[in-house]
Amino acid sequence: MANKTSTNSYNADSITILEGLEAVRRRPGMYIGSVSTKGLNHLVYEIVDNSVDEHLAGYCSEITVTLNGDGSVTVTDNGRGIPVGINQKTGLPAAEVVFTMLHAGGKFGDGNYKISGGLHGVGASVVNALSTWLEVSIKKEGKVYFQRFERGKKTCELTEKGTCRKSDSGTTVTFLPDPEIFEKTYFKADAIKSRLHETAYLNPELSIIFKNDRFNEAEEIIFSEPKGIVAYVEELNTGKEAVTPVVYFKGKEEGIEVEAALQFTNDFQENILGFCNNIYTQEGGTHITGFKARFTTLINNYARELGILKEKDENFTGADARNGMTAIVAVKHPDPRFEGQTKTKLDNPDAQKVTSDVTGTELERYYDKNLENLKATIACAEKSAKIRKAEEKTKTNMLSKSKFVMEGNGKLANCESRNPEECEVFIVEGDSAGGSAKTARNRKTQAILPIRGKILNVEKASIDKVLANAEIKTMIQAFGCGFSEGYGNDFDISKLRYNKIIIMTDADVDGAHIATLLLTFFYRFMPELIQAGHVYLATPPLYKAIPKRGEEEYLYDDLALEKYRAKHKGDFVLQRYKGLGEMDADQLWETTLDPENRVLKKVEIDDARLASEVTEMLMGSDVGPRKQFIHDNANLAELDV
Ligand code: TSJ
Repeated sequence: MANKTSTNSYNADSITILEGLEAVRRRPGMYIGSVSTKGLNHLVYEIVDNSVDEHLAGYCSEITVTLNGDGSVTVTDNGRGIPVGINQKTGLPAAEVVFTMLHAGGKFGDGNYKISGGLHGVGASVVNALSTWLEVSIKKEGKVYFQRFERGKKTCELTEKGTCRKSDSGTTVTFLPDPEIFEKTYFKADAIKSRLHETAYLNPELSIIFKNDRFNEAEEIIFSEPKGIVAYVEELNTGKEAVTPVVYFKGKEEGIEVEAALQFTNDFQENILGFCNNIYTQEGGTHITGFKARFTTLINNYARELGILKEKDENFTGADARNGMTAIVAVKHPDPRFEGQTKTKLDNPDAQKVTSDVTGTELERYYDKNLENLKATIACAEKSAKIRKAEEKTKTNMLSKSKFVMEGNGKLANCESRNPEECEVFIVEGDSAGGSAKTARNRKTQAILPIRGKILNVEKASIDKVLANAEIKTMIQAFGCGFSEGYGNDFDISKLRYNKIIIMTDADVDGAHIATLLLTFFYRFMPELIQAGHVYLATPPLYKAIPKRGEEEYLYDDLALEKYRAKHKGDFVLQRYKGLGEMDADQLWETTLDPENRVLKKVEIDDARLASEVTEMLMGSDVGPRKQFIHDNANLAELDV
């Protein structure tokens, strides 16, 4: 009788399980954000996070991530091994439940801070559902257990496969992402390495080994950062001139742990990265607010105490106090809530209070003893306040002037429609290409904005220079939503006049450079445009192949050419396009403008920190690596970092 009941509930449960995983396969974007490379890499993090949780619980010191030659990836840890005992509710081994039930993560909650229950926190079952196959192997109490799944369905029961040393334990998962689901199934090694390195910085007692066993990419790196977030700040500040040493502090209140590291450089920018339970909070949140506000108060109080600010003087603004600061603020919260456009904004009010308290107490303790650092820090604020006051004047002048000048300037060939949903603007390099594009376009919905030469390098320029640049003024004006920068946020995305902003440059090194400059501009002054997915790269063809018989064909990269060659055995004429300007209006429409035929690449900030590094490398004065990068990525494929 007991047996029968359990069989029934098994069947009932296994049906809901399969329905759950079917839902994941039907709408993968709902669970992992996208089915692009970004979503693909997300699968790896989803699995790794489980091992990091095991580390946070105090049982795992080493994780290995291997990109295998067959396109699969293996994650191994030396933790306790996923529990294999029968789960009461389902009658199935706990390990099987982890891979087959949605949101089974956190089921065995033990009061630790969990990543895998956090941000996307969709867990191993989603990875399983989106994999052609997945295999798990668990070493526990002297035994090795094994189970395999295909597209989420088990192909065997969890079985004992052998024995191991009693002292040996851990979990190994290998999976192959399903090409039926993902646009591309080739993992992006650089993004994965960067993310693993970051995890190592945030967990100083954890070693993460990255192995690449793919053809021609052999590599093995150990990420181990015993100095933790102090080393992370140092890395972020590589190549910059430090004005203070790195200050580190941590504290714990109300079950919330706060840890921070900060350093000032002579950079004209603030760069504060927030994390909650190891999750990067791209949109900030309460921990960041608590830290920033408390820091500003503290600096103002000290400045008055030391007589640097006189009675009649205004306080430093927050931006003054933090200009030049690079900081990591990492909190651990037992029950984090995330909100915002990309669910990366920490929302717990208690995180603000505790971060503020810990920051106040610990920084006071530090600065009381380190007057020199304090004075250097206040000097940064003074300098920033001075520049701000000068810029406020310039900015008012510039904006009132620019309105005036722009009306008559009119390089923008606008579209007829005023419905932003259907409108697109092409930013086109060069006047001649701009001319063809104006002829070729669909006037109703497609606007053309030609830009000349190289737009200003905004990574290096100060705001008055940026606003004085004609190209940039025209863009701000055309988009209609203002811009945001350190001082005051005038950006309003609801006013955006075009649903798609399409960068159209030549497929050569200069074109790549201009595209990067434009992306840098958006990234710094209108990051919401990128976050909300409005920015695209057009991909004009590199070649036209004209065969003796049959239809002409446009080829968009060298791989396509190679394939074409293999198919047509040299029996064709090849036309090479050197630039957009070489195409006539019809060709431009057919290949690059026509929504039916064109290829657009959406620009995604997979990893804001990586993007920032890339732009800094590209824009910085160090010309060597820049040339190399542009050369390697002349087809722009890597710009969707
Ligand atoms: F995501 C996953 F399930 F696929 C996965 C989990 C993948 C990998 C590579 C590792 C893991 C994982 C899970 N490593 N370590 C654990 N630990 C547990 O699941 C565990 C072990 C013991 C106990 C206990 O209370 O005894 C509790 C838990 C949650």
